Amino acid sequence: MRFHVLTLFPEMIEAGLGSGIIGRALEGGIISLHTVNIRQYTAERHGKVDDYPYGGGAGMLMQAQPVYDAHRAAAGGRKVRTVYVTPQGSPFTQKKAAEFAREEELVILCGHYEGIDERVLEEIVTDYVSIGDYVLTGGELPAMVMIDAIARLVPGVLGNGSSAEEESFFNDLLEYPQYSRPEVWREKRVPEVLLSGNHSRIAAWRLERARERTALRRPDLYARYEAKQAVRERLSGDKRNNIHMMESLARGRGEILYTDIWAGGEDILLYDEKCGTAMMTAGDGESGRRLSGILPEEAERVLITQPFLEELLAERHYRPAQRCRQVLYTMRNTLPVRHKDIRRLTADSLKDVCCGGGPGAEDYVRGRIEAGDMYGAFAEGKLVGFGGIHSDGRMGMLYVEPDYRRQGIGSALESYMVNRMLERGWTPYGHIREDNRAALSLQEKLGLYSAAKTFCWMEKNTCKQADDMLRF
Ligand code: 9D3
Repeated sequence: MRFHVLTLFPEMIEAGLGSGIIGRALEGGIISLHTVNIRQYTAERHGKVDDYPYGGGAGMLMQAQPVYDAHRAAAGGRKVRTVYVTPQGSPFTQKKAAEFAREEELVILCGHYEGIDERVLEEIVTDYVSIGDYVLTGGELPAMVMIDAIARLVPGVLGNGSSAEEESFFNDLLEYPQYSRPEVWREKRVPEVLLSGNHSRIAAWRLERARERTALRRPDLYARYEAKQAVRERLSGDKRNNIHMMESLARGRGEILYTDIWAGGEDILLYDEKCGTAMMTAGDGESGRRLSGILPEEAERVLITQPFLEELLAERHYRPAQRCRQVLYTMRNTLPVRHKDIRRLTADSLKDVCCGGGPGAEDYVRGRIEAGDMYGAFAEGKLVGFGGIHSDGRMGMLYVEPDYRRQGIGSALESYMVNRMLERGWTPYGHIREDNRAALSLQEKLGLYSAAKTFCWMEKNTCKQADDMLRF
């Protein structure tokens, strides 16, 4: 990844990022840093880059022309994402860091004086970002803070496999306290439990300490954690009907946008922004309406099990697209795979999987193949069946060529997927269309349990779900 920084103090940026982990990544060429001194692009004499604001007021403004020319020098003619670091920006978060880390190139513009002429900002800036509610003297430290947070997410920067963020139970909490040698320091002992070698007691102690300090230092985070716990507990009382929400939470994907479970209610609105899927349960029509009202604009589909929610969602332009049975595999042991040649699909198979599907289906399947989540069964040197794990974590897309049916290939493919999910520590589950009798009886044969409720996928009128266009 390449960072460009437009600033009046390039030496500050270079000094700040030159050592430590980021410095090493720069030396190793895993990331690169290009600073542009805005002052070098002034058209006026004496390096002047500022002037008085029209309409009066305190201080000086950076003029448009030098900023524009400095940006041209960094971005050339390319359309590069350009962040202006400013107290008037939206908060920089880990989520934003991860989003920026996916860019190949990023320009960061540091302001000085009282600000920058609005006209050049309109021309070049794509994102306005602040690092918090306090007043600094310039944008250089915020730029360095951002680069540090973004760069450590770039593969290879942290080195030897210490991949940046693994999901865990502790995700919504602050970290627990840690201790190293000596066992006694200034008469303070390391907590006894940590010397016990009892791993489950240690884990329980750490969780308790993490909760304690989160409640004390970050009541905002703690409230979210408690809501999630209450929802988890409620859902686990009926796994067959709720595994979709449980797995979404367990995999750290779904966020709870609203719940009143902690107060004895029934409302849950869960949203997985990575795949634009919401999941909704409402106590009654009135809360259903409230939940529909806070559904994010970007939610492409909503998964429901309560028929009365269909009408409410129709008012928000969602229509029923598929009615399914939810099936789940509750055992821990892997299933026998009775077909010799099942393997992960590569891009070569894209056309074979997608023929008949629309362009949306092709993009979706390409993404699943790239994620390593599509599997194919081969016979006589060709692809005769496939299945995959959806972006939301369900198994599905199961298909066997007509000439190869009734030979156990579908069964082998699904067993194979169940095993892959178990390896990841996931509970295998999937959705089978209610009218697909063959697939439903296969589930029973493999030992998957079916939920009693009908699962209805509601889709925004404007988009077509890839699933729908696939030969299922
Ligand atoms: C009189 C209005 N001031 C805004 C509160 C002007 C002003 C103050 C400080 C303009 C720029 C700055 C310098 N700060 C940044 O450029 C900056 C910043 C910050 O001060 N706090 C948090 N995040 C950021 S990102 C850029």
